[in-house]
Amino acid sequence: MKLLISCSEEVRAALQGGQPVVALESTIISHGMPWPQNMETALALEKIVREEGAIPATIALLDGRIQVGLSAAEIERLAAPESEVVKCSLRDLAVVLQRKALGATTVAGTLFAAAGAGIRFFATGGIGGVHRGGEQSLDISADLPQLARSQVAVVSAGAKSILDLPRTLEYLETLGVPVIGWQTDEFPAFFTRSSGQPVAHRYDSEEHLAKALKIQWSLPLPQGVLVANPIPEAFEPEAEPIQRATEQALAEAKEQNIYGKALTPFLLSRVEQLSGGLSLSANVKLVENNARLAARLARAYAIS
Ligand code: PSU
Ligand code: MN
Repeated sequence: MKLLISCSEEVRAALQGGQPVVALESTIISHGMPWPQNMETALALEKIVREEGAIPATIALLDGRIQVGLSAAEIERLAAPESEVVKCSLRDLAVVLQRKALGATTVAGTLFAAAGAGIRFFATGGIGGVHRGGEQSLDISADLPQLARSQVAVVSAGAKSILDLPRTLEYLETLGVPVIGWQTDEFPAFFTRSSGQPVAHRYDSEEHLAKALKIQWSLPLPQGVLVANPIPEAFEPEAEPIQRATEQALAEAKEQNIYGKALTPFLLSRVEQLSGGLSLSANVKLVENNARLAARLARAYAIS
C-alpha cells in the first residue's frame, strides 16, 4: 500500500537536509477558533516559525492522505466556515482517509503524523487532558497516550482549566512523559500563567533543553516531551471573567448532555462567547508564543 503520509516538497527537503521543522495542528483551525481569526492565526503561526529560521508543517487529512505541510489555500479550506471538517483523533484517521473527507488533526492525530514524518517539534495552544469528572466518565483525551508513544516535543501553554489539571499531570507521570516548565516552576493553566501545580523539571535555556531531548530519544525512550510555556505576562487576561465563563460552560455541557468528541469544541467556543472574546485574543497570543519557542528549540536541537 502506498504510504499515506505525504510531505510537501518544502518539508521533505527540510527534513532530508536536517533543517529545523515545526509541526502545527489543524483542529485548532477547524474547531478551536472562529472565522476569520482561525485563518489569520494559522498563517501567523507559519510566519513566526519561518522568522525563527524553521519550516512550518501544518498537518491535516486531505483527499485520502495525511498531508504534512499545507498551502495557504489548503489552510483556508480547513478554516472556512462553510467547510465540513471532521475532527480527527487517532480512532478517526483510517475512516476519514478511506472516505477522502477533509479532516483536521487533534494533538493526538498531529503527533502520530509528525512522528511518522520524522518531525521532532510541534506547537499548539493547549493539549487535551483528563476532563473534570474524568474519574467517572473516563473522558481522557487520546492526546495523552499518544504523547507517550511519539518522540516529539510538544510546546503548549499547559492545559485549559476546562480540564482537571492535577489528574492530567498524574496521568502524564504514569505514562512516563516528561513535563518541562519553560522558565517556570509551575504548570501553566493556558490563559493564566499559574495553576498552583508544580512541574517536576524546569529549563531556562533552549540549548540545555535541546540536549535533554537528544538524551531522551537516544536512550531511546518512546515518549514525547511536554514543554509547558506560560502565556507572556503582557497578554495574560484577567482570571475572574474567564473562570466564570468556564464554570458556566461546564454547567451547560452537563445540562445539555454534551460528551465525547463534541465536548472540547463546545467548551472552547462557549468560554470564548461568554468571556466576550477576552479568551480569544489571549489564545492567539499564547499559541504564537508557543510557535516561536518550538522553532527556537528546533533550531537549537538541529545544531546540538
Ligand atoms: N485545547 C485548546 N484548544 C484546542 C484543543 C484543545 O485549548 O483547540 C483541541 C486540540 O486539537 C486537542 C483537542 O488535541 O482539542 C482535544 O480534544 P479531546 O479533548 O476531544 O481529545
Ligand atoms: Mn474526550
